[in-house]
Amino acid sequence: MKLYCSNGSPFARKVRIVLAEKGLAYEVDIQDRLRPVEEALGPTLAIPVLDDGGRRLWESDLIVDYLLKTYPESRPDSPSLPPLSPWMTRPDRHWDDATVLATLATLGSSIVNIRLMSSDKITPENSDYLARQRIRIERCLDWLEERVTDDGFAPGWFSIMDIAFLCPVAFCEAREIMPWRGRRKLDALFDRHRDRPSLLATPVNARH
Ligand SMILES: N[C@@H](CCC(=O)N[C@@H](CS)C(=O)NCC(=O)O)C(=O)O
Repeated sequence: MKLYCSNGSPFARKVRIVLAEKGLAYEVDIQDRLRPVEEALGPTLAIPVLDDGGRRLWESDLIVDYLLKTYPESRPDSPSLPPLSPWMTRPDRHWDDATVLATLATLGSSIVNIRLMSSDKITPENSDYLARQRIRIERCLDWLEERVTDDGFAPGWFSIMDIAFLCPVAFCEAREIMPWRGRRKLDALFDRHRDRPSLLATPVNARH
């Protein structure tokens, strides 16, 4: 299995956390920059891309869904930690959880957009559209705070929803993109998992 990613990408980190939780071995092709278009690994031009024995997949949620279904075994680091959920969405709450995942994907895209556009000196201060992205981030966080519980998005589990929240906000904080804290349950969720082995094994590195 080979994972193509860029340093620090919150979408690639989501996949790497799931691989670490499952104890799956993989090669990694990691770059510090956006890959030039000529070196793109698929039509979306984006990473992460997973190659598993010739099957090539992109879009982090699709890759995670593939990993959960193809490699159902889990290797818990400690019985005292909540286990990785075996599903993307709880079977009895599918549409609720799918809406949370979609909102988290949008939150992550807006955070990454602000970061990527800053290399071209386009910021929320000089671009109405990026100012709108910042409002979108705030609105998504407010909406998520109403839905998350004191025990994460799926109580009793370390869920893909939890991971899809932790990765972009950790990136937002590490790259000083904008303040995101200030919501009690989301703040607590972030702090509760920060020392989980799969998170410590996949730190947000120095550059994008
Ligand atoms: N929805 C995609 C987003 C992936 C994404 O935006 N990746 C960024 C790096 S964090 C990228 O490769 N961007 C390249 C580009 O925009 O051309 C996913 O979940 O995998």
